[in-house]
Amino acid sequence: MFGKVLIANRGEIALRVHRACQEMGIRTVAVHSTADASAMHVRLADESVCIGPPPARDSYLNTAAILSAAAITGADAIHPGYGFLSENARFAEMVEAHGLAFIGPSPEHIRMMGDKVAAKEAMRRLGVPLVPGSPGALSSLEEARAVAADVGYPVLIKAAAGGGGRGMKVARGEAELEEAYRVARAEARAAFGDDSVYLEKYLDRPRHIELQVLADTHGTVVHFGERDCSLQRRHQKLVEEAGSPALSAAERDALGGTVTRALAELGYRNAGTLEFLWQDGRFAFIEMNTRLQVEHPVTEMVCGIDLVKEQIRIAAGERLGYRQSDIRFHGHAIECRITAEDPETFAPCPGRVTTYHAPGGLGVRVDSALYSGYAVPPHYDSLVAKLVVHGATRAEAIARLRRALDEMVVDGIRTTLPLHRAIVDDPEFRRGDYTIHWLERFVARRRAE
Ligand code: MV4
Repeated sequence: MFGKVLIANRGEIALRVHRACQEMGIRTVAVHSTADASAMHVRLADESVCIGPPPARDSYLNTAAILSAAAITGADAIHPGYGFLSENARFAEMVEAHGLAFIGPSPEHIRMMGDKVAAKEAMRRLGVPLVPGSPGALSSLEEARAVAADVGYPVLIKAAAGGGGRGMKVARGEAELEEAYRVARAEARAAFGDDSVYLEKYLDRPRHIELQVLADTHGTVVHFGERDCSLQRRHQKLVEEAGSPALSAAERDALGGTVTRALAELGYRNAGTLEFLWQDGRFAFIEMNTRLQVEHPVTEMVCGIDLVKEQIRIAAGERLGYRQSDIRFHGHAIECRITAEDPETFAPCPGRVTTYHAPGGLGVRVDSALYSGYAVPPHYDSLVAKLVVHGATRAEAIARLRRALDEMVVDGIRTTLPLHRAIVDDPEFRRGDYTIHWLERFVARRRAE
């Protein structure tokens, strides 16, 4: 097992990885920008190294500075967290070229899944259901017309190098196709330096359901069930649940079986998440994320497994000590992402937190790097706390969430806490009756009142 792990991240996720390391007897190295010198992840780590000025490209994305920090501190491995360098295949290669372990998938698999066309082709070959669409990247407008006529309108043009909602254009009929094709290509070229695009039938009211998997380097692949991440606004998730209020255990088992067989065939390793759209009782794969995700705690709460410890054990070459049949799902978990943003306009609200009080009690978990007196810097993501609750049933989890949201205090800055309280009180949310479009409309309705 590793003696020392460098955590190439900040905020609550750096803390999350630190906690797993501590419990495993592994020392930790924090890296930080000058803006984060007094951040909680720096305070808790065994050692810390300043890697540059506030802008992320000069610090948390500065691969040379991070690799130097690993060398001078004698770290054995690097955990990238999520965001920043977590899905950068070249960084994973550099880490391995320096004789360190990258706590994540192989560079080849990171690269494959970063190319959304290659990811879909791999999943199709392995028998995972897809959204109907072009067999690969589109080679011409004529091909786009032919595929669209075949699958039927409306259709979506997506960037091969995109993902997470960037570079998508809808065409509701043939008259809109040429414009969508041209704009999508131009935007993809500007954003990613790659104008490859592909086409899919547009699903108009899906849920966003993702499946958590782990694979060791000895051929065992297991899944930890699904998360329902439909409650998002502009591709930023606000609330996530495990399991999905819409799925049966039989649907989860069937999907899990298909996916674990596919990833075993692919030789995938470490943690991964497969994203699906679910509509009319059918799953369609859209993308795979080759990292730990922000919302992983809801899965941990229902499975009773520490996913970060498992990632570290896998990277050290250990075997998963269990099979799929050993993984059981207990109760229901919900996460609220609390951000330093105006709860109506979503404008970022960095600044000093005068009072921070975290809720507690049975079934309540708070992953946060906040403390009273902490100044939320303006340079990074606005996530300040993840409030995660677990209950024996979804109803109990909701009651517990309402109570915990009432206890929680973040004073001095505006946060999305009031919005989370309103969501939890909404009858449709309580019934689990929502799609990916629900939150956008909910926010608009609240602002109109
Ligand atoms: C789609 C779709 C409808 N039909 N693909 C957006 C993010 C990216 N991961 C894929 N996305 C979508 N792909 C087809 N064929 C609708 C979305 C989408 C979405 C997906 C998941 C969660 C929130 C979303 C919000 C808007 C659009």
